[in-house]
Amino acid sequence: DVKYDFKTLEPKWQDAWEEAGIYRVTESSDRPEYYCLEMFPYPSGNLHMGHVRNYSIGDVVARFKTMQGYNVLHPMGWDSFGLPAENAAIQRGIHPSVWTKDNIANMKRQLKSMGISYDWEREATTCLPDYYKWTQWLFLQLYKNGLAYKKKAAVNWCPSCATVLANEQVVEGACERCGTVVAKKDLEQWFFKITDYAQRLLDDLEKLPGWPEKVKIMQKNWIGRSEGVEVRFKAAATGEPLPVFTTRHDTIFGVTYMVLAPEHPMVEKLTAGTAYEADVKAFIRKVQQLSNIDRTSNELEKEGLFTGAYAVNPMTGEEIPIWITNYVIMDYGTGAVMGVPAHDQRDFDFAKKYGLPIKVVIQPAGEEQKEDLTYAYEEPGIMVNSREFDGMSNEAAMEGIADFMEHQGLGKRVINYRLRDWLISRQRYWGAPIPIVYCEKCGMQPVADDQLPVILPTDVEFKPSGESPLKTSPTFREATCPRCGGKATREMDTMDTFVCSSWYFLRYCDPKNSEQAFAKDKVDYWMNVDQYIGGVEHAILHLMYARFFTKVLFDLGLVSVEEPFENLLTQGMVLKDGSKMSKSKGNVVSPEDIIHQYGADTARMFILFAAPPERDLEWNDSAVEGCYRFLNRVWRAVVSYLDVVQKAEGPMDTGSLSQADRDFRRVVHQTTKKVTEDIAIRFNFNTAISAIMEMVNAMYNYRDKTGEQGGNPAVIKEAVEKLLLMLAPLAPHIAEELWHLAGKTGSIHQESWPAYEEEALKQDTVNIVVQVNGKIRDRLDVAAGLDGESLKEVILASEKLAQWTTGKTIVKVVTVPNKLVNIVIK
Ligand code: ANZ
Ligand code: ZN
Repeated sequence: DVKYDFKTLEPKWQDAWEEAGIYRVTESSDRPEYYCLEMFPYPSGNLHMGHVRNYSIGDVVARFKTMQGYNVLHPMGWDSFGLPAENAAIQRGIHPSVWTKDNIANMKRQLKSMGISYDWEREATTCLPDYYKWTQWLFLQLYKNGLAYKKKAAVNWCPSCATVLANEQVVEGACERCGTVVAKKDLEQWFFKITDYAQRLLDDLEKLPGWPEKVKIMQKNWIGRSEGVEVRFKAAATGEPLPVFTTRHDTIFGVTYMVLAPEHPMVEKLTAGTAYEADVKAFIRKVQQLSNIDRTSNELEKEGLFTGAYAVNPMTGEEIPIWITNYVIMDYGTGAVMGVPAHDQRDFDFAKKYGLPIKVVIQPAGEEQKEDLTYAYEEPGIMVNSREFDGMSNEAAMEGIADFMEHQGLGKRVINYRLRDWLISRQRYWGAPIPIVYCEKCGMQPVADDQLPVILPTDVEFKPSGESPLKTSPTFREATCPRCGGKATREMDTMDTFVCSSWYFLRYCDPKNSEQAFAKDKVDYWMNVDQYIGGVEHAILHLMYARFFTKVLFDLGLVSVEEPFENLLTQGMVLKDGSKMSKSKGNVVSPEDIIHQYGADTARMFILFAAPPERDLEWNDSAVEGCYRFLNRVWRAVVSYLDVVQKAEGPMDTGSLSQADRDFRRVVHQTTKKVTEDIAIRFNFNTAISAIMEMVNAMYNYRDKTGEQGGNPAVIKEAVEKLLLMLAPLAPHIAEELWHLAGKTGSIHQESWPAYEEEALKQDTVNIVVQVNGKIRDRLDVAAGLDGESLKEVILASEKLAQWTTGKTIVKVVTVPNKLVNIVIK
């Protein structure tokens, strides 16, 4: 008897597939193309269950699409620049490139042991010069088109990691990685002008029906488009402009004070030489300890300080006091806000705290005007205390007031975005060097294309300090000016790793190109990505940056699509004991252990079976066992039929099938239909797998009914083939092994996806004679093969029967399956 020996057969097939190159694809194919992409991993050293889930899902999609007749691009690579490699270097004295290379080798081995269908010929590794050369080249394209610029910026600085952090890497005022309180520091930094693309990034979300709604909402909120009016307030003393941005210009008559961000350039002018100066300076220092995220949080305790100065409301000529506060940030709108305590809760709290007046200008329709508000009235209503606008709805007044302001030159309609330019400078070593030099004569100069890549030097020292290790390289600093040939120094910053991952999907289309980042015709052939699969933690940044890059490249004529990812699947987390698997919680299940114990096919089946892809998945040891037992059951069933399958000859004679044949065959075709739809339409691998499990049960039932050698060979052959073909994308090794044991040549992974026949799906019916007290009263068509109980149920539910039985008691029901029912009544 042949045993299910996954330990031998899995590596055997992995090697065979690799040898035969069955996952290699090119652009010359008469099949339609399909690009299946999973987010590439950071090579931290070992695959975790999140990876296993991500890559198992992707592998089913890729294999399924291949079987459906597509030319499928399914690549893999490494997001391999970044901080952990550098920290490992500092802590353990291993060079980041060595650490990274070892980790890649290990994780690649692990991926191979999962049997994922990658075309490894297309591997892209962002930390290798043949890749980052093009990251640098792309930087220069942005630079030359005015989309990369340098400016001094107050940045989030983690004193412990000694690096700049993006806003999103600051969590509740602390470094996302090490938890140290983040400080502010003014540095010359490189930015990408993603804000130029804010509107397009927003509008084009409409073109992505294949994205989860929640991801689109997150992107939308991140872009944060807001329509309002910039109102031209002025300083009372000097007449200098102090514009404010408001979305509620309908409340302009209710303004009772102004608040400025402490960093606002007017603050110094307004307070210089006054009695307020010293206190204001102290207040500013205090506020600057807070991050923008804290300052915009609802929980923030609002604090403020009067500056001693006044502003003029251009609509009313009224003078109002100017305050500074911790809740107004400089880099949104104009950094100045008109305070309307009656209609904004934040302003209300502030006014109550500091005894500022509250003036109602909108009230609920049909209600008496309130004297003392206990909270701000933020709902729509009727305008009061607002001159000629009184009595209007506030919505109508919005338009009226904006028109009035524009006519009188008191303000203008503006659109603001919350999206900020993308800070890409990192004062770190393990990243792509920014290809810029500074010449003593010519100033800042881009490195010439033929001088790329700017290679990361290896003669650097790693120690925890505020400086980039690049600065310790004796060779890196000196450069020649590409313009005058004179002495120049290199830019020492490296790029944010999100830059590397913003275009890797394009490199996969043409990974070995040494002349270009990618050839346009190849990218045109494959792009866009038909299915992108990854964690929801990338819903904002990575996806936004990749969309931005794609749009820039589209504008430069380098790609023909404006959106990179047509369909997006965000998979849920893998939990154990109710929480995310993590080292700190000590609840990690190692993929390698599971593969060792049960095999890759069981690991994949469990991951796919335990939950629909978008939901969180709870690890369950006994369910893993269950999947293993199921594969053994498949194994035994198919092995018992190997002879029958091999000997079955000729086409099936559907006319001569027995009832048992027809019933079993119906299950086979119904399962094929369900599995096809579950995978193709909904990615419901879990329900697809349970349908396959039921089909295997039906196979055992059929065998019980017909005996080991007794079934119809053609029916059995069809069932075994369909079963293996459907298992192929899910459990690729066992499917391949059984396929070959059944006498097939060629890989099952190059076969077509099984079809189902409408005819075979149909239920057989039989005509049943219905008797009441022995007299024939009716004839009914019902499903064939019903047992006595089911038959009784169906017949008793029939309407026609009621005329004979109402008012009577049914004493007994006699059933003869497939033939007759006799109802005895009294
Ligand atoms: C007066 C007002 C009255 C406001 C009212 C709201 C309600 P969104 O929708 O997010 O764009 N604001 C403007 N610039 C700000 C800054 N730099 N820091 C903090 N707050 C700022 O929000 C626009 C509103 O946020 C603006 O409208 C302004 O307050 C405030 F009953 O102006 B409003
Ligand atoms: Zn020069």
